[in-house]
This record gives sequence, structure tokens and C-alpha cells, in this order.
Amino acid sequence: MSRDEDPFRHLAPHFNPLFFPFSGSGGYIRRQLDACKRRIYRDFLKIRYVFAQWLHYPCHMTVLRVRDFEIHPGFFAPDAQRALVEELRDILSVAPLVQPVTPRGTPMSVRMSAAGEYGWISDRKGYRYEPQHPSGVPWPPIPARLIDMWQTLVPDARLPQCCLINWYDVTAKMGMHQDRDEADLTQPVVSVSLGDDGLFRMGNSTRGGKTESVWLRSGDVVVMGGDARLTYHGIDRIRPNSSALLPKGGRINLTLRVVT
Ligand SMILES: O=C(O)CCC(=O)C(=O)O
Repeated sequence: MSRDEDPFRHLAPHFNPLFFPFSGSGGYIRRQLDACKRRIYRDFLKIRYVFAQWLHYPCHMTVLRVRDFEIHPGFFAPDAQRALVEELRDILSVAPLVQPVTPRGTPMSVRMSAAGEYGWISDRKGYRYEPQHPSGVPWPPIPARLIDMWQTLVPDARLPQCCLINWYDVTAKMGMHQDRDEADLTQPVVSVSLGDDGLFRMGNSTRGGKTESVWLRSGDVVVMGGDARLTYHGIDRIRPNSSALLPKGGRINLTLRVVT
């Protein structure tokens, strides 16, 4: 490692104890010290990531990119998560969660509702967006803090017309799928996780092939735009009791979409 590559050079350019006594020699001790510094630097990056999650740093401090999915750990701080849950309670009192069935009649394990101009529906007639809850009431408006989040993360996109609300109990999951019932597939989908951790699997633009997974934690936000927009994804399982946000446990996922 040259001095220019030394990750600590800005911290103590003249008195770096790992560099100073051996900087002229090219021997065994110097190589050992360089390896040691690399390990320290790697650990420093890991610690910084864990702290960022713990402290709920603003999103732009730590963004993970996996297969073009943009993951913002801890975008919503605990206070904002609690406020969102209160807003969701109001929405669900007007538009209660329903257990959808697939067009073949198989019940899905998640329960769903929505806010916005449209809600996503699945029943024996197929998958589609509808301007009303199955009970006939219009969907309540999307909470302002979600619109603010959308404008912060995807400022060039049109405003979202649907906030789909998925509720997972500890046994629920969501199979690998693409979101493609929207008219304009150039517009992103933005997803918010609340409550227990969910194991999010990311695949490819066609079904099958190798996949990668990350645990999404309460407050995390995922932007699915660009190449990730039509990438298969799903939730394998929930980690029970991993969050105290929802008194009875479970996980809520919100996905904001432009529909027309
Ligand atoms: O629950 C999640 O994190 C993913 C939800 C999802 O893929 C969807 O609603 O299409």
C-alpha cells in the first residue's frame, strides 16, 4: 500500500503510528502493518454502517446499492416510524386490511389495503388498480410524510397515485414477482418497511437465476427504479420480535407507485 492509498493519511499524515517507523523499509513488518491497516479500515467501514443504522442517519449518509435496488437504511427515524403507524391506523379504520386471493383463488398470506387515488386489488377477476376499496369507499389520501419522502428520493418522478399497504404476520411471505400492472414502467416504485425485519430477495429481469438477499429493517426505504424497476423481488420470511414498533409484532410494507 502506498502512502496515497493509505486510508488514514488525512487523519495524521505525519504521525501515523502504523506508517511512520517503517515507511522507508519494504520488509515483512511493513507488509504485516499494511495488512493490519486494511483490516482496521474494513472493520471501520462495517462499524460505520452499523452505527448509521443504529443512529438513523439521514438517508444520503448511507445508501446501499444491490442489483440497482437503492436501499436507504433507517431513512425514517423511530419517531417518524411511530407517527407513520398512527397515520396508517387512521387509513385502515376507513379502508380495512383484506386478505386477497390470486386469480386462481389461492389466498395470499399478506393482508392488503391502500391509500391514494388507486389501490391494487387481486381477486378471481385478476390483478388491477381500482379507485375504491372492495367495500366501495374511496381510498384515503397518502400521508404527507410519504409524499415528502418520495420527492426527496425520486424528485424527477411523477407523484405517486397509490400507496399499497401490505401487512405480514410472522408466517407471511411474498413470492418472487415483478411490479408491472402500472401504465408507465419508467416511473419508480418506492417501498418502506415498518416493524419486524423482512428478508428481501432480489433476482433478475426474468424469473429464476441467482439472487441476493438483504434484511430490511424498520425505517428502511428501497427505491426500485431504472434496471431494478422490473427486477423480480419478494419477501422470504419475517424475523419475529425483531422490532418493538408494532405492539402485536409483524411487518408493514408500503409501496408507492405511479399507476396511470
Ligand atoms: O414487502 C416488501 O418489502 C416488498 C413488497 C412488494 O414487493 C410489493 O408490494 O410488490
